[in-house]
Amino acid sequence: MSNITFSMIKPDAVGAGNSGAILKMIEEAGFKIIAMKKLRLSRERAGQFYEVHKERPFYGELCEYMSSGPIIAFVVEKSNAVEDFRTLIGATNPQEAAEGTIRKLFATDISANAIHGSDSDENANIEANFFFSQLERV
Ligand code: IDP
Ligand code: MG
Repeated sequence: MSNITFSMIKPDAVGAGNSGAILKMIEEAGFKIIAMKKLRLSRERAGQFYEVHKERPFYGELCEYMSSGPIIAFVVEKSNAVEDFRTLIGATNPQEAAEGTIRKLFATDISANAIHGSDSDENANIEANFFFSQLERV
C-alpha cells in the first residue's frame, strides 16, 4: 500500500483563489503535507511533466494551460495515498466527477480541472522527484 502521492493545484484553481479551500479538504481527508511550493512552469517544463501524454490530441492545449499561471506543487502522505487521493479529487472530467469531490466542486472543465493526482506508486515517486529532492520533504 502506497503512502505518498504527488499533486498540483492547477492554474485555474490557484487563479480563482481556491487553493486554501482545496488544501483544507485534503488535510481533513487525513493527508499530511510533506513538501510544498508555488511556482510557474515554463511550457517546456510542463511538456516534460506530461511527456506520457505527448501523442494525445490535447497535449498542446494541456502544456499551454499548465504554463498559463502559477501552480502549487506538493507531496502528501497517508496510507493508500495514491488511490485515496484519486477518489478525493474525482474523475478527470468534472461533469463525471462524483458529488463532493475536489474536481466536482472546483474544476472549470476537462482541461482546467483544478488538481492533479498521481495514478500509481511508481508515478508518484517520479513526479515527486520532478519537483522535490528527498531533503525538501519532512
Ligand atoms: P488525470 O489528471 O485524471 O489523471 P489524464 O488522462 O492523466 O487525467 O490527463 C492529464 C490531464 O490532461 C487532465 O487532468 C486534464 O488536465 C488534461 N486532459 C485530459 N483529457 C483531456 C481532454 O480530453 N481534453 C483536454 N484536456 C484533457
Ligand atoms: Mg493522469
